Amino acid sequence: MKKLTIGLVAVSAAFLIMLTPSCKPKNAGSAVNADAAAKAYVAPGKYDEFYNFVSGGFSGQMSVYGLPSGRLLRVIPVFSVDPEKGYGYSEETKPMLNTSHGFVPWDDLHHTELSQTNGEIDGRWVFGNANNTPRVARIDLTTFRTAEVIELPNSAGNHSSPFITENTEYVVAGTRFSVPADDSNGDVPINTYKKNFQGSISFISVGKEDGKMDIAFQLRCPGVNFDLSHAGKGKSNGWFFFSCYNTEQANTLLEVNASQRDKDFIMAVNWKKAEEYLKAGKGRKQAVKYAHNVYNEKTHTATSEIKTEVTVLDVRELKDICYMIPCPKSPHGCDVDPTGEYIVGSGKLAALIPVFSFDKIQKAIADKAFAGEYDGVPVIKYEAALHGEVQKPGLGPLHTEFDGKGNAYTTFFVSSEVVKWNIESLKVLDRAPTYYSVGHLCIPGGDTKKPNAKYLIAYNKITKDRYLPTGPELAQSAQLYDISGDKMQLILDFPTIGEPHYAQAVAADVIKNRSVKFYKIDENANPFVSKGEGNTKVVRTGNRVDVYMTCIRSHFSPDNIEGVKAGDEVYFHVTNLEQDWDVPHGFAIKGASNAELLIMPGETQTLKWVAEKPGMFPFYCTDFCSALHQEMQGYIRISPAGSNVPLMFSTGKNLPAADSAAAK
Ligand code: RUQ
Ligand code: CUA
Repeated sequence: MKKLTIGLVAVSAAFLIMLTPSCKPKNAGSAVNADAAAKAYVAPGKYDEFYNFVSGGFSGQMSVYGLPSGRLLRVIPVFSVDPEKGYGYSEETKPMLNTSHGFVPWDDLHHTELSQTNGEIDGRWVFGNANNTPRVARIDLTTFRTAEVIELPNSAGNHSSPFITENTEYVVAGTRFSVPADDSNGDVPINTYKKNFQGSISFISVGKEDGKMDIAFQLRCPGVNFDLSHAGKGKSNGWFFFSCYNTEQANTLLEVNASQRDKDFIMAVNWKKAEEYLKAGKGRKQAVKYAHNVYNEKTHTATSEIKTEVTVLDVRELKDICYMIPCPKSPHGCDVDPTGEYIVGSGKLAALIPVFSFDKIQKAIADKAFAGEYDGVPVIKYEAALHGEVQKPGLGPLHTEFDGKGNAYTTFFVSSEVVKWNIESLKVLDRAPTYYSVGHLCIPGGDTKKPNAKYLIAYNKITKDRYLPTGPELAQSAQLYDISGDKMQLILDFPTIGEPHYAQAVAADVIKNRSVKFYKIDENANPFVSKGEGNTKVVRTGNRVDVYMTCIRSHFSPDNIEGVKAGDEVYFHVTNLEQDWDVPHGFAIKGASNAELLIMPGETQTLKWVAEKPGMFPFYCTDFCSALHQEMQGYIRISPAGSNVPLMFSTGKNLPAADSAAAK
């Protein structure tokens, strides 16, 4: 016992020094000169060259920036409610956040992944992961809205996700936490981890035309922590690579207990082989529960369906699906170069970067160059898979992207820098400081076959002293580097929404001309639509009141409603009749325990409001839509529960008696 305690203390102290970013890079203040600033300058009214899709971390959202300016263009609500847009508050969008646990209003989005065709970004969709309650979302890049969310059974901490194959056949998600399978008894002692806990990797198929997601199959794997992954490409298409940590299978104080082994693993998965086994009927049907939520562009309404079955292939029985490759030490990033030949593992605690060769891995498998098995999975000998090691690259390597010219760029959290090195020669070529403690990085197309290596963006965890103080919490940040020359040059800092993890970027031309400008009112199939002011009405059914309302610059119809009683459940179904770009209207009502609606042209959205007590309740448009926006308002009168005020609604008619007489 005493020995163990000493061991723990010694190890902890060493880690603390390793993991605490201590060294502040020199010249932190003067690193950007005027010439550099000009490179990030985009004149007013001019468009940026790139879209940058940045994960929001614990904000649960994804934000879109223009590069090189760093201008924030949009925050896309994905896994968290967003009162600004009514996402998760309107009746139409609530089902998007349904799960097998019920309505979940928040999550933690770490990775963004743009869809690809032939290994190049095609600009159709961007995917994001929910880390906490495991889900994957697909965002449609014609509308910049979340189109679909699928929950993942047998998972917990969906971190190694979402990563896609080179033709977007699959979006793949590995579980961070191993847990007992969903159909087994989870009520077991935690220290039976080795016996009862399992890893799981989900292969989600993506519809070629419509992008629709479905869990094609899951792989049941050894009980470790899956951290990150990337698909093979080119010659290694058909394979997937996952970094694994906690191969010690510790269930407590992982900081120490999951850092014992000198090497953990990168797990190589032959998914084409898995498909063959699936076809041959080797999968086991497992009873599970998961939500599948789809937003329908015609009805402007999401539906949520609970699914009950998944097909599982066990890699410990089907021996030639998975292979473990030893990788020093608690690998985080797992990145594949544009040719598909090199796989880079970034051991958070390693003093070097190992680079594995796909050809050598194939040869090692053919030659059975194995060093035994790990929990039923063959372990390839380290040397047999290794292309080579980058020596003394920096401290705390995390993630790598590529420039398509034979170079790799790796982030170092502890030494706060990005390091450029040559993949073939493994020589370090350049290093640039970050401010501070960089996590992910992004080169446009930097994980595809065709990087567009003009810029590199570093996403930093700590900004201490970089911006004006804002109390105890400081913004995280991104930093933009020009990498078109031999040396990286820092040209811009900009704060980000939430905590950025992975991000991707693509040339603006790939996306910008396909943007939806408004929804066609004729095609609006929302069951509560009013396709013109003549169709508006208020309908009572018991204590439910449906208000079929329209809005157009600058009034609501109806804008006077009477005869609604305390305790009634009122549904405002607001249709925006505008047929022009960039003319949303908002809808908000006093005292609502809800958010606003923000309704796009041609769309219908519904706000539920319970009339809690008698009185006069104004509502108004929240989006400054015209010179008479401030006139865009109305009243709903609430009478006591037993009252016999008749149900009435009107626009422009309900004038005082004397005035209407005078008008005649
Ligand atoms: S992580 S900062 Cu959640 Cu992708 Cu590496
Ligand atoms: Cu509509 Cu302001």
